[in-house]
Amino acid sequence: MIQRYTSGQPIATDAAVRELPAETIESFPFAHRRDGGRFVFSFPLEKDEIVYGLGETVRGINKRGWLYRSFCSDDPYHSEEKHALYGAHNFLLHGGCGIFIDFPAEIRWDIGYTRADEAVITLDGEDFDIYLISGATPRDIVREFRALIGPSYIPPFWAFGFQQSRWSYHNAEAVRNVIRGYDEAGIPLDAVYLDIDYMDHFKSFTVNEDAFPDFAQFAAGVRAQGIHLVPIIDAGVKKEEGYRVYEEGRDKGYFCRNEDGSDFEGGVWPGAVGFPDFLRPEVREWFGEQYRFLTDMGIDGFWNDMNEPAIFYSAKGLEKALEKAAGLRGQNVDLKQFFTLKDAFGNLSNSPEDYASIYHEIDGRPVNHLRVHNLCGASMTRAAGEFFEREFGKEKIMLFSRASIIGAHRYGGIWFGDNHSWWQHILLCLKMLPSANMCGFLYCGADLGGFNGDATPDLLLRFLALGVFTPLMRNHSALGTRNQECFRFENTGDFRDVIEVRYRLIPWLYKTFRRAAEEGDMMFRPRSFDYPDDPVARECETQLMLGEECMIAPVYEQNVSGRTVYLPEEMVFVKLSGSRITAKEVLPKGLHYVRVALNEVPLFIKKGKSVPLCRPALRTALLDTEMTELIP
Ligand code: MIG
Repeated sequence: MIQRYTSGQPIATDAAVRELPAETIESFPFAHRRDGGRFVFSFPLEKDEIVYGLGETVRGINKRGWLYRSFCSDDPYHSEEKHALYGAHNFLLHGGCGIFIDFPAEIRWDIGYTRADEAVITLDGEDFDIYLISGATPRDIVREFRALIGPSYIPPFWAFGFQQSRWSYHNAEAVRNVIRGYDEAGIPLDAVYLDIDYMDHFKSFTVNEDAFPDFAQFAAGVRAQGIHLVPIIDAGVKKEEGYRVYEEGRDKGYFCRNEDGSDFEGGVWPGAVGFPDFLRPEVREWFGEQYRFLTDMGIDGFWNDMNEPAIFYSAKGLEKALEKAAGLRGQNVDLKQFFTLKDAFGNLSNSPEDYASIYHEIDGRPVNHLRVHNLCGASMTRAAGEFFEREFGKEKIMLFSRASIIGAHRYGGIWFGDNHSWWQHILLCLKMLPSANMCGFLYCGADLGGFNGDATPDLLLRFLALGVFTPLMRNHSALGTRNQECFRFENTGDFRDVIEVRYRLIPWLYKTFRRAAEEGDMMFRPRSFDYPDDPVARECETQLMLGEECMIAPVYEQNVSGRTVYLPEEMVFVKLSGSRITAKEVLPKGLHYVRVALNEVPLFIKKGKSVPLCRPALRTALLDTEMTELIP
């Protein structure tokens, strides 16, 4: 059962695909009040109740005891004290009730942070829809909610293969070396990424001809090797005379504006940029068409970046800071002045002041950015997704985005952004999976091995052993960090063993994924969904249920040869390594310490269930998906 409550005149987000009759907000059953243009509501939290939801964000599967913020943010430090990441996934589930807030501005979620027994939710505005969803079980509530928001994006089959990325493979030779490195090590691979340096001066929909001479032929050659090239697309369009995309955008008036109607000028990788106003259907159509430049050359995978939007500086902000600096020239700069100057530059990026100064256009009228912030990246992805579907049909192009809001799950997947090569980020990825799934985001995954910082081979192997199960299985790392392609390390055989397991599981993973997409279900579930009455199984932040058959429990610490798991019932503990099954053991309900070598992938199969395996292959296209063996 779903009940919708409407307040004011909500801005259309297109998150819901069904139009439900609405009650007025006065009859909203939770305690609520208006507070200076904001709407605040609260509800009590029972002592042992678990609160799920909020999709891609920091902290645990159980969201209790922290303050979260729905405000799509480019934040490359995913540490515990943060409140927001790139997504705004406004769905919460607790005590038999799902709450979906359809609202594109900022929301603060105090989930037992100020008072342990209370959740207080503050919407930065008074025009919104709230849906309350009831059902017999949490899983039923999720399914009901997902029917409301429509079907999840399904990528092409090859997108389930292993993918290698780095910021950046600077030229054609670097890409060829990656493919050669994998092939020579006999490690399966389906895709190689092009980060911002493939572009001509970071101009979206251009190619640097010096680094990639005859790009079309190069792309065709890579495809002939069975590898998909996946270029990045940035949201900001470089301000440059003679650059067609910029000139068209400017002449048609498609960029976001300042209050006075002139184009807002931000600074990102290419320097000064215009931000296409993706909220306008005609701008989406125009921007979507730009991808044709690359699809015409056979490109069939994309990742959309910097679309929160990330703003390093604005022309206005930079000007002010430069003035401040100029004013201090030749003076004896005291401590206070020095730090004010430092902050003037340090606070330029993603500044609230800049966001507040941007205007979009909805139905011909200017709308302040803060009212629609969380729709921006999602609308960029929608632009691309709608173009791909129009042009090629469903399931033909791989697409995922950094920023997102519920609704964007119909157009593409997401990746979890700039994590670190930290052991704790294996678990952060694990915790985000069921939360993202609830909100409709099924095609997702983290930068395996970690983006920022230097990865060690053991970290990467343990990360990959979780990534074996995530629909997006991509190794990615930042500029200036240690090379972390699997073939770079001395123990390439270990990497082959782990990634081959992925390929053996792909037919089953794909089926599990499809079923979740088609039935509005989750692929990964918190363990409490399956064992609500087992007090130990209920609270768990390190193991997940996967499909109908399994439980997964990756090793997530350095220099340990295994981990403790709790089995809520008898299960078969299986270890997979390359084409081998290195262990198969029935374990009774209870606590166990299981040993897992670096080249093994642990899996726990429920009693009476089995998981099919095929033979590994170097590419998904070479998989004999019929050739199956059943485990246990
Ligand atoms: O400011 O394109 O999250 O995956 O490698 C950084 C460079 C911009 C952020 C993305 C990351 C990508 C990087 N980008």
